[in-house]
Amino acid sequence: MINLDNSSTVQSPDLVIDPGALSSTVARVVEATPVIDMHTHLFAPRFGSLNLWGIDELLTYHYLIAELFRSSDLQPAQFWELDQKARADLIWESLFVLNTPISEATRGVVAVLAAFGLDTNAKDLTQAREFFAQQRAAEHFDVVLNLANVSDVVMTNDPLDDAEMRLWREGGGADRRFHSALRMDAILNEWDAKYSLVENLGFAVAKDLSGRTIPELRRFLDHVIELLKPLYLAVSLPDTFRYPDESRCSRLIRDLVLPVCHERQLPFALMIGVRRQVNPALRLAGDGVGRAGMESLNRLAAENPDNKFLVTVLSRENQHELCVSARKFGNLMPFGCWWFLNNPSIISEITRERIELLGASFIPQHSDARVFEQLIYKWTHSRRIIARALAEAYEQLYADGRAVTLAEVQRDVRRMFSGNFAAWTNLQRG
Ligand code: RAT
Ligand code: ZN
Repeated sequence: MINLDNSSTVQSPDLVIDPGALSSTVARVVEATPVIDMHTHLFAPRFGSLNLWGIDELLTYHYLIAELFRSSDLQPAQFWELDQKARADLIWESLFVLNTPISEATRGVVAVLAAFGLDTNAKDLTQAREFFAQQRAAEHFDVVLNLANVSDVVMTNDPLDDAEMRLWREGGGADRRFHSALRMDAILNEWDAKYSLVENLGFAVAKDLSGRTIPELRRFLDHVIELLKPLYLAVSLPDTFRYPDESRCSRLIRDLVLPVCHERQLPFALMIGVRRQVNPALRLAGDGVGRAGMESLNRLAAENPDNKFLVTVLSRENQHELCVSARKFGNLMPFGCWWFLNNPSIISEITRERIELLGASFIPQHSDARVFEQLIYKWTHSRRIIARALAEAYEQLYADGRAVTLAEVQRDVRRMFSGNFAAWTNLQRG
């Protein structure tokens, strides 16, 4: 038996780990293992102004905007009249100076400032602004990826976003660390409002999906997939999502998305449970959550055994059902603790539940980062909790009569941090 805790010598991966050293050893392995961040809203450096980074972006993250109105008398309409610097100043003053930043999203900003050696107690943003103004984007992004130990970033790419698509067409200087995910929300959820954008691009589509709409949309998707080479197609869905039903969304999933995914061997990512715009005054910060019916997911998995589904659900109440569905259907891969679930207590609960029901056959987390430096805190926080959950599982295994080796721990963490996703998406590494 080996105690890895206090030893500085090179360890043999095949020796079993002393139970007293499990938690520190697992923590070290989890820290040292690079992760594929399989869902973000970040862009590769070459996307220029689409990239969000720096203190003003960090502070005006929509998670923090929602929190501002709990600690300030300001009304949303007044907030939106301010320019970005004034919004950031106000959020700093309200949530970090007049109040203690103990929520997850506020602690995240503190962790980022600390990572760069900046004053986390500052009364204003002068020092932080000076620091970020001195950074050059490309080098700064390298530093951030390094600090977060993120090997690959998966973007969220909207095929009907003009600015983005122009950059894709210009191509050039592709960055092997950044990958595309094709976001289908505009087509599946907003078809009535957006179909004319597809039409304007030269595809003969109709609002009511009549005529040649489906084959034309297929031609459109084929074209976009050739250009972006996405690792998967994705959609966010409301808690009221039902499949199949009479909706256009259902029909488009059945006749368009599933056949394309099947033919090209691309997974379809379903993000279920968002209740959009429960408070529109908050804009992007105004979405909520609802408990979804999981029968539709079971139906999709059962009827399409040759399609693969990456699945995350937003409601805490749906987590157990998702694990049970994944036990029934090998073509479902649960991923991440999404959005309102991305909090230590809930990540801990969900990760432990998933380990107990699924072993290492799931993807524990994605960052959902919108601002580059968020990768630092989101991954530091998640790693801490995932390591604890995993160490606890090995401790229980030990109590039942089996010790694990360092090689086994490394294998499990690699599988959860990159292997499951890479295998699911045929991602070529290195
Ligand atoms: O987590 C978020 O930032 C949300 O606003 C959403 O973007 C969500 O993650 C999504 O992808 O729909
Ligand atoms: Zn997202």
